Amino acid sequence: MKTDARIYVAGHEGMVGSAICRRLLQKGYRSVITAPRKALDLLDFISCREFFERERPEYVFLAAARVGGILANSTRPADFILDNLKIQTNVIELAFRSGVRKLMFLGSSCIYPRMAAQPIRESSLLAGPLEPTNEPYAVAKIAGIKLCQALRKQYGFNAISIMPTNLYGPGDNFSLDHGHVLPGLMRRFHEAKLEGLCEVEVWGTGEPRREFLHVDDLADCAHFLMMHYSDAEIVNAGVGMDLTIAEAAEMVKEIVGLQAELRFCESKPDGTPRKRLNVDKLAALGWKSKIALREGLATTYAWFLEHQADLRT
Ligand code: GFB
Repeated sequence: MKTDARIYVAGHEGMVGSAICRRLLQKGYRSVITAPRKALDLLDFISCREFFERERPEYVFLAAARVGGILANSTRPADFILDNLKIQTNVIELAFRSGVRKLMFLGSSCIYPRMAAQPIRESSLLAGPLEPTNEPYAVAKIAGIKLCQALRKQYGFNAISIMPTNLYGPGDNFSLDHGHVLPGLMRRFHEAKLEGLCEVEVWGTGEPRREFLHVDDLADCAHFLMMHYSDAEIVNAGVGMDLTIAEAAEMVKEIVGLQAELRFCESKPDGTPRKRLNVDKLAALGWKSKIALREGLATTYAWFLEHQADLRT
């Protein structure tokens, strides 16, 4: 991928897409193509076809998706499966038909079976039942992987798929209800600090374990794999360590400077008990994460403070 290559980043308004754009610009790429949601509806095949015909990208990072945390996934399952199936099918098919040289599809660690052996290897895909709280989203992402593999097998289309663990960082959704755990807690703890509350809610038992990757690390990894990997098999992207939600909550509490007690609210779902990725394959290819969780959370909190006036709710 030369620095004058025409590179389309689908989903550049989201946390992942914006991080990939930042990384590409830092690396000196001069022809990064983006289209705001208002100008291009990725759910609509005809608009997408016009866009690909007009822009003729050579490389595509497919980071556009309907995403959300455990509650959004479990309360809006139809939106999650429908929107993701449509977006990814439109973009992947049109990238193939318009002669894109290489496409990267971004999946998620929730594609793996709920009780997959830990840390989870790429070979665990489709080896058992999925976690019910995000099954529709996971099924859509698995369909995306299989579409990439099928196009490669039948037509030689160079599509690769990367499975990131739980992501966080600047540009995240800090909604109290719809987003993921770290931005949700960061905002709830921040507001509790301002209100001087002595007790704050954390969903679930606090016992599930999660692995967190900073989105700037993911963007660096995505660029690395676009440069150095061209195979059908999926590749995990993670940090190789996890912690309990209770431990993560304590870390966020410390960074925010909240004094209150944490109360675990067991009426909210825990989700999958554990999903740490095995990152041996990525390490063998020559990439490893650089941003430690505490450091990443501190810079994310600084970003939140700076941008809180115009955040999604
Ligand atoms: O981040 P999260 O929503 O996603 O939740 P998943 C992780 C864990 O944090 C769960 C707990 O055990 C939650 O119960 N938790 C505690 C909270 N407090 C909060 C809070 O204030 N907000 C949130 N959101 N959680 C998602 C999938 O699963 O993982 C998606 O639903 C996606 O499909 C993503 O794959 C990576 O890790 O459980």
